[in-house]
Amino acid sequence: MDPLIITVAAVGAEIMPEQTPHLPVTPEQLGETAAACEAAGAAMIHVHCRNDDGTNTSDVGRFETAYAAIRARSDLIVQFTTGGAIGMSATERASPLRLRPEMATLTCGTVNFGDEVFQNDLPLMRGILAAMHEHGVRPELEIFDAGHLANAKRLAQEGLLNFPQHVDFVLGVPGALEGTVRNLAFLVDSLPERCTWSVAGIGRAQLPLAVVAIAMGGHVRVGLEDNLYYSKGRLARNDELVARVARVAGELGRPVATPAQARHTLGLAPLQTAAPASV
Ligand code: KMH
Ligand code: ZN
Repeated sequence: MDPLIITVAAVGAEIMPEQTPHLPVTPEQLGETAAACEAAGAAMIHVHCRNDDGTNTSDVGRFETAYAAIRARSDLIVQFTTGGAIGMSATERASPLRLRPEMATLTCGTVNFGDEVFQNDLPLMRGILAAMHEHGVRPELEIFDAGHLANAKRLAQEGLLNFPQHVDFVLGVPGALEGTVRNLAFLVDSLPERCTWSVAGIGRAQLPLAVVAIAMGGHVRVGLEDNLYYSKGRLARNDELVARVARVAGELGRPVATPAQARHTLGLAPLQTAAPASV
């Protein structure tokens, strides 16, 4: 098995600062979170940006500052959201791609999202993929429901995607596929050959699905975007959610990937380090 890639989805779009003192809202806080999560075993960070008051933003300048703050404090693979927040336009969602993050998410279908609808029709997906191609950004395919894999395969038939890809199963969103081991096994079984995959269990599904993914040879996403609690009634910090998965992996004999190892597994270019000063 490849070393375990732990992604931290540290912010998301739904949790508000009033709900937890541990949500990284500012670029500076994102940088601190990245450093703490890398030390705890993370290899990648999934990034949403907020204004100082906690509201969501797709502002390119804010993403640029956040990217710089993360890079200044860590070597984590930086993966931007293109899902954004419910209600953002496709243009808003795609605009930070011009900063050329190493990766970005591509949600592969429309889905109920609690009382709301997370809109991802095929024209929207094609538009976001086109922006990814334009800026050289690697997608991570977000699969919230079984039909989403069929959409991804259709985009491949249209020549817009090449498999194998890296896929993230987001399981347990109210209105989408539930976070069960059976659903995860079914989805993994439906993947095109040689795809890599991770699972992001929502809420209480986060830890059990992470444990199963470690054993199956998949990868794991944790973080406050998906789960506010460490245990019943006890609010979590991002780095301690990462550390718990790394500990479980150690118990199961699965090495945890450094960011460099994760780039290798995912076929990403090595991180460019600053050129030495000329003499
Ligand atoms: N905030 C959700 C509506 C992604 O980042 O790609 C969408 C989301 C998915 O978080
Ligand atoms: Zn997200």
